[in-house]
Amino acid sequence: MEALRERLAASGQEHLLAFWNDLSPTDQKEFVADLSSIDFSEALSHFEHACANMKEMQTKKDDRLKPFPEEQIASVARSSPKELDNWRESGLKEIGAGHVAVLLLAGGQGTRLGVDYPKGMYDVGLPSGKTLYQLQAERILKLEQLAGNRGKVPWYIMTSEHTQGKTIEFFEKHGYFGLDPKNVVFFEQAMLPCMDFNGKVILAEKGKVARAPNGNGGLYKALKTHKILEDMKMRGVTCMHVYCVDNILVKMADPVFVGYCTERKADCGAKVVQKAFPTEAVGVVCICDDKFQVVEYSEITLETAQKRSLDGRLVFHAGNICNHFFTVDFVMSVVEKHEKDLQHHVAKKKIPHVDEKGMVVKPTQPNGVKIEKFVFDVFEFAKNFQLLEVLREDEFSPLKNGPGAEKDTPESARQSLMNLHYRYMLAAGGSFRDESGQTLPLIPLRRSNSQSSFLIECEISPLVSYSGEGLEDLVKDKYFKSPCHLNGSVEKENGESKPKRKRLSSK
Ligand code: UD2
Repeated sequence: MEALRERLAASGQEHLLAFWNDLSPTDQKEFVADLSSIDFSEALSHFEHACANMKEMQTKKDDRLKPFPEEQIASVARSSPKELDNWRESGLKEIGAGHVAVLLLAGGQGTRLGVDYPKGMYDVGLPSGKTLYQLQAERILKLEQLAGNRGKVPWYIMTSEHTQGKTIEFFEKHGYFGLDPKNVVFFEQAMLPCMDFNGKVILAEKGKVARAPNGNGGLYKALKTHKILEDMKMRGVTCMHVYCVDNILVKMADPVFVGYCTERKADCGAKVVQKAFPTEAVGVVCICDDKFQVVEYSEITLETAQKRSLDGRLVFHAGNICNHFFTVDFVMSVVEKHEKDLQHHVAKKKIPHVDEKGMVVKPTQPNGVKIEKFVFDVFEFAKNFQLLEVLREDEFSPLKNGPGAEKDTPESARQSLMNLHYRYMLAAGGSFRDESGQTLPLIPLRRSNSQSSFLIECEISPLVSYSGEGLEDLVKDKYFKSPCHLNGSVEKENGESKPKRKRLSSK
């Protein structure tokens, strides 16, 4: 106890023992274990780095920026069908050979969404009632089938103390959605103590330190701790698609992206979307101080954000959507050589804490900071970094906020998915008619009197189609009515799960 007290005093954290005498012997024992697991001098050094970084972020970076080199970007919209087919084919070959894994970042607390369970378990209200986790699992099953079922696509899921238990329980309850549990690997990221603005660690309870996950860049430390890269190598995996949980349109291990990155021999790649307008609050991938970086809108002046090239596009246009390609060797070098040097970012947060009387308080204003690393801060270490610009309406619609918020809500996520599926149906030669036999407009509309109902409701199970392929024989020259649901199921064949078309449910 004396040694602990001295250790706390040496780093200015003796306030943590303020309620020591109120704790039961068992709670005291647990608290000592909690405190002993924290390296306070490391935590303080993270705090100082993060504060220095925050100051730096407040100074505009305009003079230090260069746009991303055009020769290292390809665009899905500006590539020929032949080029896209080649990338798709070559991606499917890699997937079929078992070289590709998907890695989900699912350790975030999802506070903006306002639910007390992991975001992946959220049901945005699709006709099928599928959650984000289920959509993603089924996309993997379908992808394996498209790749000829020759190789499996292992799914690595990074969780945190907040999400691990509930996520695993959910997968078990749903029989892993048809996936083989041996190919779904959960691993937990580390947590860091939360501090007040003076670097004092916050007490969440009388005998418990407030902690938060160490950011999605905590991935690299967690990969090392849990020997995940070794597991990948053992399975023959050479590259991975890393993505965040909340994008309902995410294409798991998208063969076009995988093929593009492998054909260009990239060790690191990212999907981006065109920034919609100069003041859109997205980070852009560009060069800062001669290094690849994601620079936030707040770090540049309006004048720079508004700059356009001769073709009319924004100069800093490559909006990051948290969809990354990494080779296993690249990540191995990051983990071994650079993990410790990754930047610390600081976010001001409302952190529940105990007051001087020992009562738990939920603050209404930010009272402290969380320190985080970011997954994309490794871009600067890439030897061959390539971007693929994709279409926002096809690939990016994140669920960040609760129902009714201004953007990135369950309603917008649901609408994006159904609009995409409607376009798939039209592209495959189907069409929609209303009750009176009138053909419905090609551009789906919201009903003006309701935020939550859409003129056209159309959902295609990922078990039927991964990205619009294989629909012609089901829908060509046929008419449908909304709501329309192309359903699928997972069936066992020789002990293997196979996605199957089920039935067409359209009135
Ligand atoms: C992320 C990207 C941002 C943009 C945006 C698009 C980062 C740091 N920022 O911003 O550039 O692409 O997404 O939607 O990537 N997570 C963890 N552990 C943590 C914290 C987060 O696994 O400690 C996961 C989280 O579960 C989610 C993903 O990382 O899947 C993104 O986290 P976020 O929602 O906090 O990131 P956001 O929206 O600020």
